[in-house]
Amino acid sequence: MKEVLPAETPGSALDWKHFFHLKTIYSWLEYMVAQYPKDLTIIDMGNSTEGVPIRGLKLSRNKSNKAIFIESGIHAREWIAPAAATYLLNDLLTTKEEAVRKLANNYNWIVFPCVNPDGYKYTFEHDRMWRKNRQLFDICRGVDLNRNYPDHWNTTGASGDPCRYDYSGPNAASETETKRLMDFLNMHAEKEHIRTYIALHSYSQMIMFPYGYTKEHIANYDDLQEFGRNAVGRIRELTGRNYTSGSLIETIYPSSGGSMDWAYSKIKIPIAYTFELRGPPDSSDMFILPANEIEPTSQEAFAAIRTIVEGATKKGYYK
Ligand code: 0X9
Ligand code: ZN
Repeated sequence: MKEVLPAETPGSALDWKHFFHLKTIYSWLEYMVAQYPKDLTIIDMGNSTEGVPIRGLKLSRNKSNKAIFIESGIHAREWIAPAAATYLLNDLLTTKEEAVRKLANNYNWIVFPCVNPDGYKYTFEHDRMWRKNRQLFDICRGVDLNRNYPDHWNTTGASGDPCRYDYSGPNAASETETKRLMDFLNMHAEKEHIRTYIALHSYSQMIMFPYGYTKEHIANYDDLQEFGRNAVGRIRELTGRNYTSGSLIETIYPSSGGSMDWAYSKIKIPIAYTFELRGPPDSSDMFILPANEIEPTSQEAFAAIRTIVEGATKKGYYK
């Protein structure tokens, strides 16, 4: 079976059985708005470094609902992330399951499937393993956008060398893509009642909350720990996959300048997670997940998000 369908594939053909070019994903956003004009609007953060729009969808059936923000594809080669983000939107809109229908009715969902469009395009056209954006620095290219946010920027687990995969950039928030996302949240987080921030990555099967740069516990550590553990339990029940959870620094490795840390500490979004979704069962390139794993991986990601949102609801986070 084919893993990737051609760039000309229309959005109406998006099927979660293949990986898709950015063009198809963006065409799917428009296709969905045409199907559900009352529920959906396209939102544009503005353009990337290379002038490509950073585009997403808002699902809103009630203006006063609290909102969940999904950031996907900040790392170009982690193709499962944009795929899972579109899966989740599709499920929210087309489900027959009562509990999912409630999630779509009672919360607003702001989903950006690809916040690093230049990098994503580059992984289809030139180098499958590209991670960063495409900004040029002398002889090397790219800032790791998940090291570029202005919260304890470049203090740990980040590099000052533009030739490295985890280059934090010449300064905090130096990158266009970083500024676009920051501007969006600075302008809309309050107005849109954004109370949850989920960043999707691959490949370590983890559900992590702040911080990445320090072992110091956040104020609601115990709550986020509990929701994370419940999400892990839910995934184990659903697909048998083993995920781990905990604060980011305790679970994966120290890293600073990540978007989740910034969204939590500066925008004060109280429920903030970074998910590491599946990698392949056995491969040397752990970012290359077979396309037939898109569906189960997306299902477990969505189940984890549901578990977190339901837990946070019970604890009064969306009041
Ligand atoms: O290194 C990363 O950015 C993430 N792992 S990945 O393999 N997907 O690249 C870990 C998340 C780091 N996040 C924060 N510091 N918030
Ligand atoms: Zn990543």
